[in-house]
Amino acid sequence: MAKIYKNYINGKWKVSGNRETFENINPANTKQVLGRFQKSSQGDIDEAVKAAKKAQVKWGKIPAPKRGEMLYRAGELLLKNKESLARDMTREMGKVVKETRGDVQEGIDMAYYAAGEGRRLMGETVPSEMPNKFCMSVRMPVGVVGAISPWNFPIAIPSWKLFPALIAGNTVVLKPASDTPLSAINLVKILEKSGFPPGVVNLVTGTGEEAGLSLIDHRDVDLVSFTGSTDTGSLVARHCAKGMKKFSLEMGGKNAIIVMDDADINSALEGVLWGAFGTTGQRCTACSRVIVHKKIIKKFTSLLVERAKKLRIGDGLDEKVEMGPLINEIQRQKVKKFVDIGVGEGAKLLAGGNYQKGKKYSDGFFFQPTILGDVSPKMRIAQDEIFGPVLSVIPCKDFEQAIGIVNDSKFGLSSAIYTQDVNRAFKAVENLDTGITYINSSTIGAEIQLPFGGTKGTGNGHREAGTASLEVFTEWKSVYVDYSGKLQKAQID
Ligand code: UN1
Repeated sequence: MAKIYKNYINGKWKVSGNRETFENINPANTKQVLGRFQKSSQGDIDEAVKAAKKAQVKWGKIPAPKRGEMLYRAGELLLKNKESLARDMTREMGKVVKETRGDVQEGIDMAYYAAGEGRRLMGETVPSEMPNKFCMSVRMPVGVVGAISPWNFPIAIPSWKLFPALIAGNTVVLKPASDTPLSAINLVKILEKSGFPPGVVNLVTGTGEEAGLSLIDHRDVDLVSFTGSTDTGSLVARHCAKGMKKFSLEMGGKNAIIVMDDADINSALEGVLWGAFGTTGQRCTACSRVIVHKKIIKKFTSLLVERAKKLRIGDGLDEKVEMGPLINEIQRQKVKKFVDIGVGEGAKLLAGGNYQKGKKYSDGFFFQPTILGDVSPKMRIAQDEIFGPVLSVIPCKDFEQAIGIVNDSKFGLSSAIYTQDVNRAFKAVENLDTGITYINSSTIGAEIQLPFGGTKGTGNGHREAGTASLEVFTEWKSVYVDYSGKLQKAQID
């Protein structure tokens, strides 16, 4: 019998009101069931939000450095349990164990960072127009945060949402993706041990349609922080707008690497392979377009294809494996469909293009590392987010054209350029319309002390991580202290 996991509400582990559960399987071996999880509905959400609302009153009054101490403990416990957390994560979402260790590390980094923020949470002091008057702005909590997290970074992304929210004095209800509830439970167990009072952190598992929407629509949720697909994000936006809630969205990408003719080819090759096939291409920062200068495109593409074909595919728990499976069958069919669309549009299939064959792979959602050549910038495969190991190779004649191709996208998350020319590198920084730009590195691998997010259709103007995250999780309060002993009228006296 599969183990049954519960929701965490008001400091207690509880089954859902309707007693329904759903199964969580290993995408590398679908015969392996990791457990059954609560299929929560409105009643469970109501209970969790009620607990969060009640707890927020006291939590918001605890000095931020004290809140930080709890987050610091969470960081210590994440570090202590890093290996088992990583292995559970590989089992439930498939990415290789080196990467799941990195995912947990990102949570650790965020815990320490947010803990330190407890002693800053900087506001401003500015001069007043008048004598004997003091002006400052301070950060206040928003209230109850509904956090909806995706399956591709099952600990890192909940950490990006929860830790800044908590340090700022908010309480949280987390609804993790239904493909990765175990990692979210593992994280919340650590928060429970770190000393957060009941109601400060709550977790409800279930589907997006039921648990997710109930959370978004709940009257007492003040802010929704969402990471996921563009379609779902737009639904979240519409629901939040109806309820006049604050919301922050982190959505798709169609990230590109430019390889100029003066690039260090080996380094560019490593960067493109890592960006395109790391996490089986399932990162919102994944490199899905490589724009290569025509002078080197032939050589570069042939090296790329040779290397992609050699990538070791399999169960991510095997340390030698370089690429795990896709998350589920729906995703695998979607990826296959995109490859077919690309070929139909006239792209040339240079590597992969199909489900990974062989008995060893028959119980998992494996897909071959895929490279499409002769791709033109307007093709759907060059425009739509695929979220799989599919790379489009696009030729360019010069730097200006390359920049134009990168920017010809409805998304604007991450971009990169390989060049040895410092002038070109800085021009790229200035002209690439993305929230993140890398020089001589891949499109993936953002560090948590910098803002994370993108322009255009990637988000709604907010950023996660870094101090920028505080703009989402706090409300500004401007404070005027008049010590003149009389009424002073601004703009008039
Ligand atoms: C995501 O793909 O949703 O920069 C997040 C990176 C990681 C985070 C990716 N640190 O690739």
